[in-house]
Amino acid sequence: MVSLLLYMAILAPGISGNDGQSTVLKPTSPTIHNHESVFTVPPDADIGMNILPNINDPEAVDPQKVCPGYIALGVKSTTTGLTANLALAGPACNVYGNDIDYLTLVVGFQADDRINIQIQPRYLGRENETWFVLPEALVPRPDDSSRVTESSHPLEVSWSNEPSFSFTVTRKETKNVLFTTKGSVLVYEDQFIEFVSSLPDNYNLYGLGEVMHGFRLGNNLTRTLYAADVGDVIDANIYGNHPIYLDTRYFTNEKGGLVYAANATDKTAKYVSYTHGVFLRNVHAQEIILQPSSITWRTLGGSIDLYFYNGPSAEGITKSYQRSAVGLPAMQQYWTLGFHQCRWGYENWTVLNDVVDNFAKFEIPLETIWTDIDYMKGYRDFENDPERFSYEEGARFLSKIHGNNQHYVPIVDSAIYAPNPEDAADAYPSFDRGVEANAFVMNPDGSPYIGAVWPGYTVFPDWVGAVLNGSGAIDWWADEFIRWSKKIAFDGIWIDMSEVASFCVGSCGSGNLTLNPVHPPFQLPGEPGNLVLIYPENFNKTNATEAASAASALAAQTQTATTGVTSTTTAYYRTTPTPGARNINWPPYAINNYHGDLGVHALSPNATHHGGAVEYDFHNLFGHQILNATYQALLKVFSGKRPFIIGRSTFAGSGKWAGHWGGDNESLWVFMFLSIPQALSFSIFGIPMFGVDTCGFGGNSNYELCSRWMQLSAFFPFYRNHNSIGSISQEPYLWDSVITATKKAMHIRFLLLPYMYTLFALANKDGSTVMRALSWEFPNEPWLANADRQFLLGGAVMVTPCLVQGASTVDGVFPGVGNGTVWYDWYNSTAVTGVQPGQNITIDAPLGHIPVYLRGGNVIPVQEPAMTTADSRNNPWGLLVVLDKGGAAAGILYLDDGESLTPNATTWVNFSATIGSLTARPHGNYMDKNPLAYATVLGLSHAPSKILLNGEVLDASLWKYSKEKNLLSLGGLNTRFSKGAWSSSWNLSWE
Ligand code: MIG
Repeated sequence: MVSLLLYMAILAPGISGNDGQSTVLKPTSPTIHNHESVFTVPPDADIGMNILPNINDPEAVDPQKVCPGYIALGVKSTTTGLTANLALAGPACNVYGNDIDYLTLVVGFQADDRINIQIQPRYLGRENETWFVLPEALVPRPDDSSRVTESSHPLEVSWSNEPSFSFTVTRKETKNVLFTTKGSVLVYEDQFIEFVSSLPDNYNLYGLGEVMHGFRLGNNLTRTLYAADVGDVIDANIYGNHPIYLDTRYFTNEKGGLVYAANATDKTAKYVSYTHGVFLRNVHAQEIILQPSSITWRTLGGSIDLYFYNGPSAEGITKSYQRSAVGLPAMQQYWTLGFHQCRWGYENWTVLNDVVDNFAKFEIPLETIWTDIDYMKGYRDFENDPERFSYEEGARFLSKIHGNNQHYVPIVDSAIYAPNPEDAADAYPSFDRGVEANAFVMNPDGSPYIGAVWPGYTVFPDWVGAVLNGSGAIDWWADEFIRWSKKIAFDGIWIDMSEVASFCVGSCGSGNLTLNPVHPPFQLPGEPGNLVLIYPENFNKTNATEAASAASALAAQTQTATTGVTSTTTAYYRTTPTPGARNINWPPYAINNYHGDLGVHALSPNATHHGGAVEYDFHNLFGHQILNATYQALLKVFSGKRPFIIGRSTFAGSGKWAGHWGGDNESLWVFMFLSIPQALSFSIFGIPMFGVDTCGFGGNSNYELCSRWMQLSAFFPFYRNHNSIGSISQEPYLWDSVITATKKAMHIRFLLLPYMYTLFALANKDGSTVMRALSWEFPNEPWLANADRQFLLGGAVMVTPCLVQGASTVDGVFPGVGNGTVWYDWYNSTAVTGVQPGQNITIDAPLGHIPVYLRGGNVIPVQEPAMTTADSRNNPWGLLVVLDKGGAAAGILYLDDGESLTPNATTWVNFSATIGSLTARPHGNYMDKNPLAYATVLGLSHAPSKILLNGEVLDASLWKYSKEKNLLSLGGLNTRFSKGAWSSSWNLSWE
């Protein structure tokens, strides 16, 4: 292989433009439209109270020290659970709210792998207590109609009143305590609930997102769940909220029993692992405090509605969680697995057209082109800018790309412009129709709540009111999509700002609409004077010349920067509980919200929904419910087709409607790494359609980072390059090395599309995952508990990307080798040998090469690549038959029309290889006419003397065997399969 240095020398002959390689096209310099000479919302409009998060507050009271806990009374055991009343065990502590005197406990053995522990106030029903019960219409409860007996259940629940009420969940088989509140008190108040469980040393917890963090959460971290419009800040609360974790525990077999292995590092010992899952069905702002030997869960409302999933495999839990609680992930249209190009700053149809043409010119597959808020007229949803993005020109452009089997996805923002009532030219019919339909969130007094987002002062659709009260937001939203779809032929929708973001505290636009349109209270990226000059880490090593020019530009900018920082003594705003009332805007317990005050940069907690619900109780559901509404809307626009939606803010269950992208990362190496744990977490959350802004959103990318990243993301389900306004361009055709790297990785992705699509079909059918952690597939190797720089796509493909600037090798493990797993290098089809369990092997990874391995035991259907997925779907098939140590392999393929919500024809093909033979058995009525062109058998250790297809000897010219590689290659099979590779069962055998 060419060494990295040589490679760079070949490809980087001179320095020009924005990178160290021959720049083939000039980057477009984005212009900012709108918002010139308009009133600017005062900067202090987005400043709230100065809040000190409780976890950082030295004066904070520890509820465990002051609260009395509860005593269980009247405990009634049934065969399928138990019920009890809980009474406050002493004087109320009223620590961060008003204590509830009487609670009800219900334990239900709901299914053979799931139990439910529910604690809520005993005397509900008073109007001001509805917030305790999360409506099933918004977040359904798992079905508990088929209860199982406690005695036959793998988990056991016990309780104690010593010294106050506690409960314990134990796994019967290992006698291992999974969760126990023993030794802590239960705190249950109107604005604060706390329960604590001890955890074993060095626990392995995963999930509890959305958070930018390594995959394993570690034991010193506070997770705050409160949807926030913020970039991908490491460890902060960001867009989505998923109160579920997996807990994996490793055991050794000693003294005739299973012994918990806290430091499971001995690679010669034999381990087994047991994983369980814990889901808290609660949408309130909440905090989960992970400490070395405990987990503390705090919520600002709702109830304790806990689900324990037995597992004991991770896959078992994610399947059961999706099936029972949150719903199976939406089946995606086939084309959505193609490559997507996006950026903030594509400023008109001509620019978009150039981008599309450039992909064709450089022969890089492009499936979908996206537009960001640039296309909008004054940043209004459902209206195109008449000059830059006219409907007429759009129709021409879209009919051209649709004719090429390409697609178009525009962004739709969450807030709706409220037009200036005194300016007839500012009329905005979408707003008027929404008002008519009672579609918008209100102030407590019933007047419209008016915040501020891109277009100026805005209102916000009231999804909660629509679901709970039947007000009009969902129907109005669908109607707007239907109207707009008649003007612009979009193929899917990108939902942004759905936390929901507002650029000011409270209803700042009330009484101010005559100022509209107004500019946000901060400078937009890309606006003059707001240069973005961040380059990837060690950029100067990748490209010395550009680094020098960037540094001097930065110096020039720094000189003009003002230093207006004054220091003041900090006074924090704290509240204490008010008897009989909740403090909605400033709850006594201050979560560690990134923006501080709950009302900063978001809809205010006291914003009011039709029917009276307050935003405080439903904040984390805006992003979830806008996906529901958009799903309903797209079902109407594209009747019978699967909606394609990518959303920013998500909640448990959003996967049944939409996919998710990772939000605003930076063009930094660390964010490329973090994309892997983020994706694996979204596998747990049941949102497999996941990907990040490839090459980085904020800051400037460069050829080295972008080359690595275009290759890595090629193995993520959602594959999109997206960039911020103000950053240099980063389409993959801009650097020679990135062109080569991209084509190489896309070639593999396209070959694997049928495999990926099948993974989606399986996910949609039974909740299995698409991207997988090594530890899930190899549960007996404790040293994989933290592995998040490698991953698997399905069970058969392992990716070991190079994530380090300047490196030309990558260290990776080959899991399973201790138990006979064989891995084959994708590129040379030979087995990896001489590797010890858990051993880190240094793998060649020069720029442009991403190590990919196939796991023995799998039959992987492949299809010849093309420039679009539609064209690839018309190409011949191939089969990779990757034998395990014993000469066997199995696989599955799903086929349908690629777009119908309920396809009228589907086919599943089962493949199985045993020693000397391979069988394909299709069943179903979907007809695919493409022939099988070739089959490759990896790991065949002896030369066949003859090969038979359905018992008939194949001409020797159609196959060859390599002894050196243990590789059998059959080619030129097309005529044998002229009716289609999967039109009937067939058998290939070798002797
Ligand atoms: O706050 O629409 O995460 O992908 O390019 C900026 C402009 C608003 C945030 C999204 C980003 C998008 C950008 N949006």
